[in-house]
Amino acid sequence: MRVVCLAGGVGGAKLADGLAQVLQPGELTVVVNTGDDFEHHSLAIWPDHDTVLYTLAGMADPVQGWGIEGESWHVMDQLATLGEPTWFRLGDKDIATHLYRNERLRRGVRPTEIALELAAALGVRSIVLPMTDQPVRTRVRTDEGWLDFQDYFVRLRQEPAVREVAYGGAGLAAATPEVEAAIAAAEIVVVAPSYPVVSIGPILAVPGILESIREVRGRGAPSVGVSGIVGGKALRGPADRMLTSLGEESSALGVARRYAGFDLLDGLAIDDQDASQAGAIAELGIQPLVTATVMTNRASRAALASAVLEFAIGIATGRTTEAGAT
Ligand code: FO1
Repeated sequence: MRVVCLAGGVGGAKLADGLAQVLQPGELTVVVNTGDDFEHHSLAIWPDHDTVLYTLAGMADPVQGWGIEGESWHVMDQLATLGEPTWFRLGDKDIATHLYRNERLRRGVRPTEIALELAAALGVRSIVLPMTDQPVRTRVRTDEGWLDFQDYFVRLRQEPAVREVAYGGAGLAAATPEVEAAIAAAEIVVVAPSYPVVSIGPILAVPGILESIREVRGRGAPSVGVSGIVGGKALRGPADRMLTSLGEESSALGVARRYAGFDLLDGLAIDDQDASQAGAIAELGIQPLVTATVMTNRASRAALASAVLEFAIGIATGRTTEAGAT
């Protein structure tokens, strides 16, 4: 079964790991947000890509979700001694990934090819693709003005209220042939429980991606999402506050409304706690699945992935029946 999963960082990586556990090697393609990428200490940093990569390689730090488990921090300590900024922390092993990537970029290799090389080197059996090979930079407008995403997210610890979000460069970017081919071949599209605005938003802003999803849905492949808002709160990070400060509702229904605006989904998995919102979600034309969505360990990632895939297959089958009846 060919599955494409749109994902941001930690939440997306967890569901991707669940999907990889229940699918055969090579069946899963994860299209990752690159709007969080930036340059720091002259290194090209790809946070969401690396979080998905390390999670699928079984080497992610289990506590913070990003970076590599059992890291040492000698380079950061030495940079601090030199008076360099260390608010964005790269572990020593993680720096090796960055040195490899920088050298390949310097040689003119496409980001997509570098991503495929890294996944192969780390023994990842799913395909992890950057959403585009062109630079896209998410920026947020706060009461103090526009900020680069990592400045807001890591340096300022997501404290300022976000009034507006921009995906710089997205209009000039294009979906890669690899992303377009993966979506065209998908039997199911899954939208991970990542930030709707700053993780999935940039992916949808890349010309070609939403169009490819619409095309494959038109051929009967369902697109199903998972709400990362449970009981009105984000499971981690500021997604709830961000939705509210942007004038949207911080709830599973708010997530459904946002995606309905893009006509992105056939179905949305919401948590048992949010069962009362299922009716309103159905009224948006999005089928709700009420299930346990909180992923606390690898087994619960696999259980959610199975539930989401079965849900999608049910939607596809229902469609076939309806089409057959008319
Ligand atoms: N997040 C932090 O909160 N603090 C960090 O110092 C930090 C370093 C870091 C290094 C490499 C990497 O791949 C990710 C890193 N992240 C860090 C996570 C990341 O910046 C955010 O979680 C995402 O951008 C949001 O999806």
